[in-house]
Amino acid sequence: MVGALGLLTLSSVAASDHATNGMLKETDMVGISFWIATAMMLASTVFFILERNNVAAKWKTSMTVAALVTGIAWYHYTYMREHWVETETSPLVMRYIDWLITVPLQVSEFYLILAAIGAASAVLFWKLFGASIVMLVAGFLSESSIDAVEGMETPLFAIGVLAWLYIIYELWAGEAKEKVSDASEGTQFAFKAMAIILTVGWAIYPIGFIMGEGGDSGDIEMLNILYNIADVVNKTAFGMMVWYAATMDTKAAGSEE
Ligand SMILES: *C/C=C(C)/C=C/C=C(C)/C=C/C1=C(C)CCCC1(C)C
Repeated sequence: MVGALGLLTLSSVAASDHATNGMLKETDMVGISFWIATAMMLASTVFFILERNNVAAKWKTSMTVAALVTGIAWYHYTYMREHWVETETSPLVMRYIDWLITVPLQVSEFYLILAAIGAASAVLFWKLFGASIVMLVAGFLSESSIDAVEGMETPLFAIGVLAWLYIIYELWAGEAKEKVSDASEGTQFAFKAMAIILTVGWAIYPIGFIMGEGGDSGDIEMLNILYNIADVVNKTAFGMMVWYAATMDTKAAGSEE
């Protein structure tokens, strides 16, 4: 009885955090994390587009892709933020649509960086692309709680994790690493930084997923805050790494002339 009363109080506190007029409340931490991520994505997009002018020609496409990733995310975040503020539920479908577009774009960054040193392999691209799609589709089915996959949530999550581990393996132990070892300092930096992001930065997602399991509202808040932090790390910081490497490489090439 006391427990139930406690729960009621808690849920009314949670409910009072919830916007009643479609406005983001200042006490809604999850909503604020959506807000900050939205701003970060837009600022990053502008930055990458402007900085594109300052890097050597072979890095320009990489900068464009970095801007596309944050630009697409910005567009989804404007919607996801509103979805959270209005309903206090996870914007699951929009989130996965965003990932399905931006993750393959990030995988193509690897291809572009390798292409810049003439070491790109289409096979590697398709391996990374395929594995990232398996990871996302399995994760979506596991998270979606649709009837067709009832009871399969854990195996589906495991498939997603395996696909991600395969990507990590390809990056650290596969053919790509060897090819990069005698490339310019900038290219090596970019490759390594991106491999670290796909290993450490991407780990935030399955951690958020595990914390969101169980589905009561506290967990959903944690899940969304972690996913939002992860998106900023993996889109903005990822693009910054590409930008930094491009700048480093452009300067080095300039001083050789
Ligand atoms: C910009 C968005 C990015 C980089 C999204 C990345 C998403 C992941 C790395 C998701 C990983 C997941 C697993 C490893 C297991 C299954 C659940 C997922 C989909 C959350």
